[in-house]
Amino acid sequence: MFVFDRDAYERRVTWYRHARFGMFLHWGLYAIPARGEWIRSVEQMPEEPYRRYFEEFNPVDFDARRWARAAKEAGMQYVVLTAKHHDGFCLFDSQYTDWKSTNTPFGRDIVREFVDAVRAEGLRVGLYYSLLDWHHPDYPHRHDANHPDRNNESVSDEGRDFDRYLDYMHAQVRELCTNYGKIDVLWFDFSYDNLRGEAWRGTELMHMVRSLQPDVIVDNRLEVSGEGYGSLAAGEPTPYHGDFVSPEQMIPPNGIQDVHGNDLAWEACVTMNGSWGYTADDHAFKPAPMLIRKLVECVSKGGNMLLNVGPDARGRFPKQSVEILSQIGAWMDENHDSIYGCGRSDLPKPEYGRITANAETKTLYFHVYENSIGALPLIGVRKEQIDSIRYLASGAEVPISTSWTHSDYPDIVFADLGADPVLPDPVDTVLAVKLR
Ligand code: H79
Repeated sequence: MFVFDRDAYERRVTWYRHARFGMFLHWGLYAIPARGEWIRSVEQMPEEPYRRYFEEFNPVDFDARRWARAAKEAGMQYVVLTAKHHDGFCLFDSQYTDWKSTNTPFGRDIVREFVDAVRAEGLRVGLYYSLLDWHHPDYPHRHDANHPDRNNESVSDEGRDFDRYLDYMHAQVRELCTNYGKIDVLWFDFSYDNLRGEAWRGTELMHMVRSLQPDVIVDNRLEVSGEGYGSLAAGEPTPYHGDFVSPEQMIPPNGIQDVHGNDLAWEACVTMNGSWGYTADDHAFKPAPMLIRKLVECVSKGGNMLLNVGPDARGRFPKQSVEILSQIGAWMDENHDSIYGCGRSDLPKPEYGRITANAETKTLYFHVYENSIGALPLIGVRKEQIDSIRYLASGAEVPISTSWTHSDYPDIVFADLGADPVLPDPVDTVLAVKLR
C-alpha cells in the first residue's frame, strides 16, 4: 500500500519553492523547420520527410555553458531541457534507440553537456521527458488524437505492443536517472484520455525513479495534462502523484491548494512568444515588464514560473529572448530578495500591484506598479508592526506619510512615495516592509 509522507514531500520541494524562477528549454530537430515542436502533428508530416532534419542536425553554435550563463544572469535557479519531446528524438546517448543526437552529424550528447554546464553555474538541473512518442513503433497512433499519423489509413496499429513501448520508456527514464548525476526535476509530459497513471505503469516507474534519485521532484503529468491538479490536490495521493502541479500557459487565480487547504507546490510554464520550439515567424514576444509582473504574480500566489526559450537550429537563443532575459536579469539583480524564498502573504491584493512575503525574515514586499496619489496605503499592516520600510532596489528609507494620517482612514498606514508620479522603477518598484 502507498502511504503519502507529507514530511518527505515538504522536504523535497523546499529548494524548489525557494527558487521560484526557472528556465524551460525546448530544443530538437523541429528547430530546423522552425514551425514549432508540434509540426509533425499539425502538418500531418510523416516520419520520412522529418528524417531529413535528423540527417542535417548540426547546431554548430550550441554552447551549453552560454545557455546556463544566460539563465543564471536572468536570475533563474533551475533549468529544464527537453531530453526527448513528442517526436521521440533524444538529446542524449540512449542505448535503446538510434533516433538520438549522437547519431546525427552533430554527434554529441547534448544532455551531458547541459547538465555539466548548468551545475557549473550553481543551478539545479531538470529534464523533460515526453510520454508521447511519435517515433517509437509501439506507440499507438490510429486512435490517438495527438498522433501525426492519426488519419493515415496506410499506417495501422496492428502489431503494436504498448507494453513494449513502456519497457522502452522506463528504460530511458532509468538512463536519465542513472547516467547524468543528480537530477533535481523530472518533467513528464503528458497524460490524456486513458493514458494516465497506471497506464504508464506509473507506480513501477516512480518506484524506480525514487530508488535512483531519492530527492528528485516530479511534475504531476503522469496523471494529468497541463490542465488538472491531480491526486495530491484531491487529497488521495497515488504513488505517481507528482510533487508540483504544472499549469500550462496560465496562472491559477488563487494559487493551488489541496482539498484540506494546504498550499501545494506549483509552476506555471510560460512561453515568451506563442511557441515552445523555435518558430521563425512568431514575433509576438511578451515585453519583459509583462513577464516580470507574471513572475511576481506567481510568487504572490505561492508558485513558480518556468519561462521558456526555444533555441534555433544553430543552437542560439533568439535575439528577442536574449534581450528579454537581460531585462529580467537587470530587475532581478536589484529585486531578487522579493522573489527567492518568498510566497503568498495573508494580505489582500492591493489595487496598485502585488505583495510577496518572506515568512522567515518577516518581510512583506509591496510590488508597486503605479503611484496614483503619492502615498501608498499598506492595507492590512498596523503601524506598530512596522520595523522599517525601504526601497528594495536602493535601500533608501521610505517615510510613513504624515499628510496622509487621514481622519477618514484612521487604521491605514500610508507610505510616502513623494510627488513624482513616475516611480523609480516604472516596471515594478518594490518596497520592503520589515515587520517586528
Ligand atoms: O512541451 C510543450 C508542448 O509541446 C506540450 N507541453 C508544453 C510544455 C503541449 N502543449 N500543448 N499540449 C501539449 C497539448 C496539446 C495541444 C494541441 Fe495543438 C492543440 C495539440 C494540437 C492542438 C498546440 C496547438 C499544439 C499544436 C497546436
